[in-house]
Amino acid sequence: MFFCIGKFNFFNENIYKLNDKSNVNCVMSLKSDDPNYFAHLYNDSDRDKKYIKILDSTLREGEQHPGVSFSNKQRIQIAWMLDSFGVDQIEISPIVSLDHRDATKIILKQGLKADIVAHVRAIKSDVDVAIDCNASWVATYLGISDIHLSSKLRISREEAKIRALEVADYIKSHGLKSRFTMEDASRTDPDFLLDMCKEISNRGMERISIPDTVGIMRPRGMYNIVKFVHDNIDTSKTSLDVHCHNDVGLALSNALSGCEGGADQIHTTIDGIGERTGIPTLAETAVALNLIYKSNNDFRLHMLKDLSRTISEYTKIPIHESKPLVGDSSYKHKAGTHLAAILRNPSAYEIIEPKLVGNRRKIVFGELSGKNGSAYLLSILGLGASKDNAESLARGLKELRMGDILELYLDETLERKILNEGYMKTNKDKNGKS
Ligand code: HCA
Ligand code: CU
Repeated sequence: MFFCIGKFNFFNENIYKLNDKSNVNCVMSLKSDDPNYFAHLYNDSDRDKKYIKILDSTLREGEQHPGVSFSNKQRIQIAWMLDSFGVDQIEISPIVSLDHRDATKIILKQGLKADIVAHVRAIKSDVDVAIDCNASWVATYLGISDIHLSSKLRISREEAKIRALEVADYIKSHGLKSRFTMEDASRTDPDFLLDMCKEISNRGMERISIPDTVGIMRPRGMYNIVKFVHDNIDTSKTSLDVHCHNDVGLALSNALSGCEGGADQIHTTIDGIGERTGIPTLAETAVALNLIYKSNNDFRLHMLKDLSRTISEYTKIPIHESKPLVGDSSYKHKAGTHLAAILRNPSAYEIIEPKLVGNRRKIVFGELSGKNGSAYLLSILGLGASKDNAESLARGLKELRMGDILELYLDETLERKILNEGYMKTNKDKNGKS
């Protein structure tokens, strides 16, 4: 479809007003009315679409972040919020303390939609704690790389296998649904990894987690390891989770790549908190799945900013300004050329509207504003936005040499005005002209 936007009259009475149709200037052509259309083509978004779930581990991995410890009241509230957001599973560790055990029991009684997964070591007495909590899902983990076996557990591969299988049988004899985590899988001998996965799958465990415990993988590596396991076990019986650490900043890319290799669930935490540098953030994962991978989840994305704010308040870890989607600057626009485009149509520099993730759009005025930004500033102040005024304000802002001087939310009315007037409705003209 061919799509034109009328020439804007920036320097007369109203900078948002479209000129009449006779002065139409074709500034862009789009294949559809989705500005992300070609990106989705490059991304192959419509091919191999698959439903990818989220397990959120804020209450388990998140509490392993240095300095973080929630109260039981907070744990229960977080579980409710995560459930209402729409994650598929919520993980909590009942073995950390008696408080954690109580929190697990109480959360299990809430009747949430999400599965509550009790995360414990691969030890029968730990599984007993999960059973005591009345858990229906239990996840057990065991380090199986040589370095974990020799330096942490001080057992042989054979002993590890015996321990894992005994625990698996124990869990199954209690009729629990279960996941087995092959801790440090990414540094484990592939033959041993596969042997363990096959045995665990044969024991009827519903899920196996393939973690990159130390964040050493690249996306292709994560794809390879997951595909290797996926192609060699019966995934109609046992599905795969990916749990990727962010030591080099590749956690989410690796996790998504693991899903292309056959996993169907990603582990996240709110704001990505966890051991060291943590794991993928819930916000980035949910939006990537929804917007970029076209996974058909029923997430309440508008809760994301609030979830992040709540966790930041409880952990006292400030949300970094440039944190994707939930950070304060995620929707700030500054350079004059950007402002000019944003004021016509925010999609020029935004792939998802701020309010869809509970965030807000801000514009920044200062020496980079240029004449478009200046014209806008003059117009909202009710001053004449003539070309001359705008140019002299732009010059003045530069001469001040104070960098940014003002930040402004585009409040609802202003946003609506911009969106209504700046966005041409392509469906008005089915022949493709406007
Ligand atoms: C841990 C290790 C773990 C487990 C992941 C999982 C990891 O218990 O702290 O259970 O899927 O990174 O390997 O977080
Ligand atoms: Cu971890």
